[in-house]
Amino acid sequence: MVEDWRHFLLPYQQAVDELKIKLRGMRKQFQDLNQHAPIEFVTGRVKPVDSIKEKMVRRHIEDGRLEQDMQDIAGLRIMCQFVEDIYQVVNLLRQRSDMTILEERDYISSAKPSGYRSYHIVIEYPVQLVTGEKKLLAEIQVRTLAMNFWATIEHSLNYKYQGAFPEELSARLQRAAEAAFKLDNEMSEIREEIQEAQNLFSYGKSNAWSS
Ligand code: 0O2
Repeated sequence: MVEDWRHFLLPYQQAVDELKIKLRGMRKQFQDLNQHAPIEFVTGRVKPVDSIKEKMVRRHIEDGRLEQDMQDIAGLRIMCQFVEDIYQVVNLLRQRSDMTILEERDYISSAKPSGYRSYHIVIEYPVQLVTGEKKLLAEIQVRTLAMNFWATIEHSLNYKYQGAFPEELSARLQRAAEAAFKLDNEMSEIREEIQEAQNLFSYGKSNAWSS
């Protein structure tokens, strides 16, 4: 059993903090070049201890295998305006030398049975500790704003129903997922028009709400 969770999770917190800065930096660099930024905003978290314990039971992960078998203790989320941005971000991540991609799961072209859509990337990321370098796993989820809206709502309902949704609710969530997907497709259709408008806007006024 992990005896000191605070000690165990400290390097993961460092990885999340570093990766948030790096990914937000990508957005800033696009803005600096006056180009459409494929990243709208970035969030990150270290998985809470209760969720780690619950997932260890559910996935039959032994104590000694936690670091190798639980890929999302460090989690980053990148939100994008358009589906096309997701694939641009994925390509940019593939080219980086400060992380190694171990696995990619495309839940966009094939959604999960729940209706969930996102692109998941599992990376190996080295953190520099006073005791030396430690390579950790982290999961980066890349999704549109619409996918994020659906996943956030579904996640909170999941918490209430523990995955056992009433049939009616489950059907509504499926329909909402399809509606979100249609919205993404509609936005992709008028992407060039939107981006032109956004370029005009950002020349005129700096966007005070950007992160
Ligand atoms: P959190 O941190 O609260 O979001 P599993 O965890 O067993 O479902 P696996 O194979 O370990 O799946 O990893 P996978 O498939 O990459 O998914 C893990 C994470 O993806 C989840 O983390 C969610 O963040 C997200 N996710 C996957 N499926 C769904 C879904 O149907 N609905 C929503 N809202 N999110 C999903 P956790 O563990 O839920 O924790």
